[in-house]
Amino acid sequence: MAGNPDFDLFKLGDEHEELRAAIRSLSEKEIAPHAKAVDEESRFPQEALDALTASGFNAVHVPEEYGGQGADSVATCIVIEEVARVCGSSSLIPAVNKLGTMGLILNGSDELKKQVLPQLALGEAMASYALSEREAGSDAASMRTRAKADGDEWVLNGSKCWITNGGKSAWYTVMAVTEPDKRANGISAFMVHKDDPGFSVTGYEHKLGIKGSPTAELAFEDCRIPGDRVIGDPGSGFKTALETLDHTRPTIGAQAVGLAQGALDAAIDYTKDRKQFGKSISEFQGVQFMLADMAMKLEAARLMVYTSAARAERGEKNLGFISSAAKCFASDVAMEVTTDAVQLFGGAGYTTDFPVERMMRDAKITQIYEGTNQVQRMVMSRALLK
Ligand code: COS
Repeated sequence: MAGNPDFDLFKLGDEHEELRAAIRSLSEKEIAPHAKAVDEESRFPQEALDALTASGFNAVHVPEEYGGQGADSVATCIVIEEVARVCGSSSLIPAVNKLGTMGLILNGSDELKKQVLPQLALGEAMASYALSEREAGSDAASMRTRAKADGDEWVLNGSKCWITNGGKSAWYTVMAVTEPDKRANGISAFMVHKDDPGFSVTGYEHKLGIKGSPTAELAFEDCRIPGDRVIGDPGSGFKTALETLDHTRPTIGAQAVGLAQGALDAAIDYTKDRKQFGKSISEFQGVQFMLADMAMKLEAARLMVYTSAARAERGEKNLGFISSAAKCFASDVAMEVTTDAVQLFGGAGYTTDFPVERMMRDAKITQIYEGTNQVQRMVMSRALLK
């Protein structure tokens, strides 16, 4: 029935569609032309950062009261998705800026937000999230990095690894143990700045994909930060870290959807052009069925990502199941769709002359970071069985 608002439930509003058109146009013009070189040279996509910042797309999630765009969670996913459609590495700029500040936004003091968030909104700084350690990956609560109160300050010692955009970010949300005997409830979250004494970047990973986004190891050697840089109450840091992931796993789903869409678009164009046995290969039913399956799975993944983002935006509780499900499903779909795209290109797909092999390599990390898809299944099943 026309005009019944219920029928708009599964439709994005005009504002979201306009946003998509704007970020798609920017991505195609300013980001796509550099994506191949960024990957081949394993260099940071500075052109993407400049273009995103000039248009206010670098950290769209920052609330208006801190000088940001105040984009809702679905809008933020659309921005990440559209950038990922042309360059996975560049999509980590808006994604990791959200990851690196979500704990602060959820549980930090107004004063601390005022110190950090306007810098992101203005494009003066980026932020990263530092939870993992060499020996504490999936079992994040077994971290060893320590923080001790010393007068009005906190002193951090230890190291963090797998830090996306590490070395490029000025701010880091760092989880550290403040009361070792309390395990998860003895962990606190802090905002650490790259210029804080005792902070350093000690190395970078050499990776299969997302080669334009540095993945760094960080060291804290008697790293001193002011007392007011703790996020929320001491001891609440692990909950802040997991709550953050409830809000950001949908953004990894969005990145996965974007990568899959980029690969599907490329595969459609290629299979229409490519001729074998005297006709376009898109006329073969075997190819048509592959394209149909790719698009069908992608459609389901996108809907799940937007649903999870919308539920986070509405402030619903118990987001664990849906945010893990969206991230897990979308990233598995992205791996399948990008691999099928390489297959549809045949030998050409295996070369760097076409973007699909890069998209396949970039898709792989979406099944691993922000929690492996095995951890997502743990989170989902715990929610079902509790
Ligand atoms: N939001 C807030 N609090 C949460 C929560 C959530 N989504 N999920 C769990 N908690 C709380 C629990 O209630 C518990 O608190 P209480 O002891 O007061 O009840 C505390 O946090 C610890 O939870 P739990 O016992 O479930 O922790 P585990 O050590 O079993 O770890 C997993 C849970 C495995 C889910 C967690 O370690 C995880 O997500 N690991 C993957 C980490 C990850 O994603 N790494 C990638 C980093 S970003 S690249």
